[in-house]
Amino acid sequence: MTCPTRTACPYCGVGCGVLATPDGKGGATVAGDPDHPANFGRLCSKGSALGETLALDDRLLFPQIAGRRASWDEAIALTAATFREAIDAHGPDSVAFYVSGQLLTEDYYVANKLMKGFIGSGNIDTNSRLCMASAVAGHRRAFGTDTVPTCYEDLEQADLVVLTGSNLAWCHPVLYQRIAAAKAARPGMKVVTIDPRRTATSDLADLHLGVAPGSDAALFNFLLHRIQSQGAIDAAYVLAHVDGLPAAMAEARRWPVERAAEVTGLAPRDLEAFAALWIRREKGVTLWSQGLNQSSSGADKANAIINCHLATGRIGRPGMGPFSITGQPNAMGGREVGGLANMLAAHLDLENPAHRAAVQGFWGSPAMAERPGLKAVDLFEACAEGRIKALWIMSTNPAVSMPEADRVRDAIRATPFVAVSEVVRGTDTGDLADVLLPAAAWGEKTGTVTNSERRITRQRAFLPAPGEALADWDQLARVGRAMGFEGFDFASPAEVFREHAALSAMAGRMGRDFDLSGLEGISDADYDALAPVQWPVTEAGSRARFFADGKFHTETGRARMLPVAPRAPESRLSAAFPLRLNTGRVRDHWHTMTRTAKTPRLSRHIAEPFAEIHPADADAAGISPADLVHVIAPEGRVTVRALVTDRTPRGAIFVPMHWTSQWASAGRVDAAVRANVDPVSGQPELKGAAARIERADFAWQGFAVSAARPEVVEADYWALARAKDGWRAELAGLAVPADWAGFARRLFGLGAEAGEMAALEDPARGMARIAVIEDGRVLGALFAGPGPGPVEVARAHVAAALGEPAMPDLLAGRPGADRPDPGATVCACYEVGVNAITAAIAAQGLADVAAVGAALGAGTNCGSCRPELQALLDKARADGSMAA
Ligand SMILES: Nc1nc2c(c(=O)[nH]1)N[C@H]1C(S)=C(S)[C@@H](COP(=O)(O)OP(=O)(O)OC[C@H]3O[C@@H](n4cnc5c(=O)[nH]c(N)nc54)[C@H](O)[C@@H]3O)O[C@H]1N2
Ligand SMILES: Nc1nc2c(c(=O)[nH]1)N[C@H]1C(S)=C(S)[C@@H](COP(=O)(O)OP(=O)(O)OC[C@H]3O[C@@H](n4cnc5c(=O)[nH]c(N)nc54)[C@H](O)[C@@H]3O)O[C@H]1N2
Ligand code: SF4
Ligand SMILES: [Mo]
Repeated sequence: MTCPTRTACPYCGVGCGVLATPDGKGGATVAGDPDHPANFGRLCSKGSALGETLALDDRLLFPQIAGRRASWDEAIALTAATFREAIDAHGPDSVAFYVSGQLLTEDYYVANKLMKGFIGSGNIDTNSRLCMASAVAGHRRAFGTDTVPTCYEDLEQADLVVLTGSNLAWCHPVLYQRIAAAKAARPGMKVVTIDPRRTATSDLADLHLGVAPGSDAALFNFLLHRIQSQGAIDAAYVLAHVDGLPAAMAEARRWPVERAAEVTGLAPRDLEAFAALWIRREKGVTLWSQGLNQSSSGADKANAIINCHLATGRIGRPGMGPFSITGQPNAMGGREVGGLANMLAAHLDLENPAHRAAVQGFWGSPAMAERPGLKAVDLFEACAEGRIKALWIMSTNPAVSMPEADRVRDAIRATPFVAVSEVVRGTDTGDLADVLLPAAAWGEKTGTVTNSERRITRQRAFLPAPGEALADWDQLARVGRAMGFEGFDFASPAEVFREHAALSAMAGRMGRDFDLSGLEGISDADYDALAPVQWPVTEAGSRARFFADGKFHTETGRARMLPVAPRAPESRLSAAFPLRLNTGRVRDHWHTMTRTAKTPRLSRHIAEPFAEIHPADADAAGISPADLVHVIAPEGRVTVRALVTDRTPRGAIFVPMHWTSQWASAGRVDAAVRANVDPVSGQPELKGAAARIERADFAWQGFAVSAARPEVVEADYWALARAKDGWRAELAGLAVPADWAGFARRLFGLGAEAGEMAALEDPARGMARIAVIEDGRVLGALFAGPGPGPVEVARAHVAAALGEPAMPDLLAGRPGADRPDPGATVCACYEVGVNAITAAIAAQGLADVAAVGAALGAGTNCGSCRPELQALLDKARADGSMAA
């Protein structure tokens, strides 16, 4: 039997340890690593399904130039020569890299070294600009460095955990479960959630504050005001270690409860309850994420939170501190190497000539960047304006994930030379590349990542790289050498890591916090065996927390409180665009879906892009539940399914960020998001665009399953998802097809001769039910009806029929009484559907999540669905449908 390889999950910033055991057939089984201090054996639904994402069918396997297969030598030579020519003709700032928090530290280090130290431009930015940049700016303003002072144990030891702008239950599920377990063990512990929506996370809260979108700074200014008026300032700590209290207080005092209530939309009673909880519990962690960072005043929001912790001295001690949680697996690593356009490397500052000189000396660089480069939004703007002649995009999909995504797509298309390093074929960005470079994926590559609590974990390969795929660091080093630069002859990631650690040791000697001097001389064998460790790693050992000693990295050595003047989102609402467009994530998909959409199990949780909308707003717009709707903004639009729910407040809608042109006809929500940036951090306001919503009227709507990828060209609306043994599709059209049978065959990719056809049609009412069966097995089935709502058919039941022996009642579209329809998947691990759970709750009188688990298995593996199980229990109780 093969021994499992210890590695780290490639998804979120929790950074769970994974044990992967190759199955000898190109796949692997995965389990949580019981010894990893982030997860102690747990994995969430995405982590548990990693083994299902390893298939090679959609992988990019060979370099391509202008769509034809090329050799690596050719692709590297062309990339290097094009960058060189652009630099010679137009200067170093005419080229750029756009990289990603999903690169390993070693990849990231080489990318930053090449651009900032050898090409001599600051034009390397990363998708972390869309993610962490506001938190980074907040840290640097307050602490002098980008230091996260807290660790995961603090969340368990705290008496109060405040989660703001974070849907932890879906986005950092294992950390959420650690908090939930701590709270269950110590019921005195309180949780407050702050989010305009009620989410799976807020179901854990003792107090949920449904703030008006964008108003968090007002809330934390009010809190600071109350901290002072209740005498909770830690005068000794502030006197010894903190500057700026008077100015910060002067602003905070302008936020009495009445004004805070007006701006946040919260009841004064709730504001006071929040302040009382916060002030009375010394051990408190305030955790924040994209609901605050992705704002045109995100850095100020970070400082508004940090102000409260500095004023009370509640920082760096067990169970307390401000905690900006990272999203991507190596967002933190990118910050360490200086992946952002305004950072240097090893937490040294690009603005500081002494720092620049030191790094130049260390690298032996011919040409150092002298000033910050273009930040993501400006970088693509420069592409649009023709100022960037050569661009290399690596491990990110900006044609989907950047605001004003249509404009960004056009800008990439207009750039004379674009190289894209990718693991999959067919992405919205890869489709625009002149040169496609196949990258080794998770499981094939090796290096390190750093999680939200500064813990470095090895990612280790357990599969060979397929085709000609090469690790990203290797691609970058080859281009560096081909451009004639010294200092890129790395033979392994271990070599890169040693150099990175040595540079950080130099930074440490210059008084910086990021210091891996203890790993500077690490041998290949020790690097291979490196156990998870939190930085800094020095002679003095490693550190879980910072700043209890009051030593900061500013010039004075003191922390800074900042006056924060709250600002509303930059896009003003108007009669034409009256709704706040909130965007974010769902539980079982990762970003632009290139990996999670490969697994039918993860696709069953939510199979179609949607807009959460409040019932009153839906009524006003004439929208019924499950209608198709257009979400329209001045910059662009999407067409998605209406999810009418009072979990989103009046006046705001929520659309997920995941759907791309590969998976839906018009699901890229960033097409409708205006690129307003925070002037301090450069982070765009991805949760605050102005939009309106309209019912989308189609002549027909349909649902199909097909063994082959459906050919959707004839539908005006479509959304695809993987199903067991094939695909499923939601469809709609403006005109009813004259020939449903021909339409269905073309949809299934089948010629007129293939298989046998079964059909039930009622052309007068626009209804059709058609199946094609070959050798007794279902190749495709289509159910269409007149709309305006979705066609009524038991989707999970029909999807399960694909590839199976055809049942006589297939075209009924719903199961017989003997085989109930499980409904949309709630528990991804055991594939338990919503109908099965609701039925069991009612029939067996199940009273809690544990009882549901005992009866159905649901929620007993990864636990990511426990908040949803609780919501179903609550609903049953409210409906009275639960047996007494
Ligand atoms: N399942 C899943 N998990 C992921 C990811 C994924 O793609 N899928 N991506 C990872 C990455 S890179 C990141 S950055 C993290 C993001 O993790 P989160 O930040 O938790 O995720 P989001 O859904 O983007 O946004 C969180 C919440 O902010 C709320 N919000 C919007 N506006 C405001 C506001 O004005 N104030 C407050 N207080 N809240 C507001 C939204 O309603 C939303 O519920 O998730 C990581 N984990
Ligand atoms: N409206 C809106 N927009 C958002 C957000 C939001 O909340 N709302 N969130 C923002 C945030 S926080 C983030 S982090 C971004 C994420 O957005 P992106 O970074 O654009 O999303 P991903 O799908 O993770 O893109 C990673 C790409 O790299 C490829 N890839 C995977 N592994 C490797 C590898 O090892 N090497 C290489 N070369 N390629 C690889 C994947 O196939 C995929 O195409 O989206 C941002 N955009
Ligand atoms: S919480 Fe889930 S997605 Fe995040 S690292 Fe752990 S297993 Fe991966
Ligand atoms: Mo992110």
